[in-house]
Amino acid sequence: MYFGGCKGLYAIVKMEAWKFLWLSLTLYLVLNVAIAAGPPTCPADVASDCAPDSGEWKGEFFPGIPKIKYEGPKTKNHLAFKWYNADEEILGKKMKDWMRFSVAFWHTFRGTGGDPFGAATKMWPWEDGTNSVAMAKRRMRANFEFLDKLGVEFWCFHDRDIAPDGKTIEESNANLDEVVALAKELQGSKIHPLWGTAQLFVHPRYMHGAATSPELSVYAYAAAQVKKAIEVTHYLGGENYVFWGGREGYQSLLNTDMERELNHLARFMEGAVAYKKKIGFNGTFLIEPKPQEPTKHQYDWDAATAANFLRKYGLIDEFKLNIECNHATLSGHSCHHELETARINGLLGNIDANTGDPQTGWDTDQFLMDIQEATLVMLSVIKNGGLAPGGFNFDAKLRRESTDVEDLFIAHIAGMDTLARGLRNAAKLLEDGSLEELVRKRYSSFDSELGAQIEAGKADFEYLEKKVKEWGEPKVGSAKQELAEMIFQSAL
Ligand code: XUL
Ligand code: CO
Repeated sequence: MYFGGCKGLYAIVKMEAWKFLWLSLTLYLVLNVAIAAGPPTCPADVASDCAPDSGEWKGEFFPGIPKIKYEGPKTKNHLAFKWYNADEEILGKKMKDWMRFSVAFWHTFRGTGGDPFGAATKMWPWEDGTNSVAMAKRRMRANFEFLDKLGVEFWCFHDRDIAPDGKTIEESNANLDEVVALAKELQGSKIHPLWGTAQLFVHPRYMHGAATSPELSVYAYAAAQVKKAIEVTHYLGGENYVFWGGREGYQSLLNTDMERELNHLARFMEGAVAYKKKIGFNGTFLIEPKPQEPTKHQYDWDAATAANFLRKYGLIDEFKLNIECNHATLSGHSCHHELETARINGLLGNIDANTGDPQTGWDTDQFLMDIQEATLVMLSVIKNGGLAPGGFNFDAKLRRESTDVEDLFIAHIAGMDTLARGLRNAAKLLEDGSLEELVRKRYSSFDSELGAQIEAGKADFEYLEKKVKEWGEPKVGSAKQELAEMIFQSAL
């Protein structure tokens, strides 16, 4: 609660005695009522004199926004789902179990709209402009009201987006513990993290890398931070834990011992695996590939590079991949390519659902709204048998110019609807079977006795040469690409 400060005190001193007594009595009564009513709460309007150190919030964070419901494709209500119908079954599984949507705390609750050229544009009513623990707790309350209204049961976080950095690691850990305790209480039994992670890229100590820093003390600091982040993810019931190596890479090979850095990265991952087992955390470890930004070259360039790293260091059974669509396109691949590369290597664990801008060459983290792209994504997901214990994390942010609170809902609803529509289309394609048949036919020459021998590694080159002499010049058929595209388009 906030009282007038110096001016108020001066007025009291100037008062006559009886007035002072009367005022004291009134104040005493008011204070008693306030204390009996519980901790001070912060009224839901920016102009109020709300004490900045209060983590509380009176009333709703999102007044006027109802619980978002499915109303079907014909609805004109932009605060309703048109395609995502959580309990509807598609190919024998509820939509919500195919999708396992998650809200990314860092974009939705820490995104300010600031960019390298301009200031923050988003002034959410509950923000008081500080990075205090109290503010972190108020934000956490906003997060859970958002999840509840959106009907999403998962959330993702970095340690430092949910609680402020302290002056020492002990202070940082204490801040985190305080906010995590509240998150645990607010989660209830239905909601929990899809994944947690450690932010090893903002603080200047990580400027040369974290696990790949040439400074031993930074490697150790990163280990301590990841240890704590795994612990809190475990405590909150997180189903996965992500490693995105934003600074694990180089700006110049001239001053970099790449082999040594990669060896260190592998040791770091081994250490994380050992600790996970020690504390009984059964969540999946996920590596999230990205080719560059902020480094010029990031070691986990793409799915194939990450798979090679895991195989080389004997870590392939301990990790899966978190494929982010915008990272895929930055590495020169389609999202579909990255998903398929992960899938056929048994590594598809989670998707950071977003998209880039076709005319922009960096990580714009936009909500995926392209139905064609969503259908390709869902084809991979269905072929993978789903993503559980992974899911779809909306690693996506509002455009800088989208500044209404309701835009947070609209963006997530549209993102969820787009992927739900992709799921419906992909199911239609697979049920129809023509595309699969086209692909099967294309390889049908291998469905022969000799084909089986080749595929089993039992046909040597001398035998194949004998066959070539017997058959003469091969007859090569059409790839039928346009037909494949026609079939695909007809399902959209
Ligand atoms: C950055 C990015 C991260 C990871 C988690 O491009 O995608 O937010 O998803 O650290
Ligand atoms: Co991501």
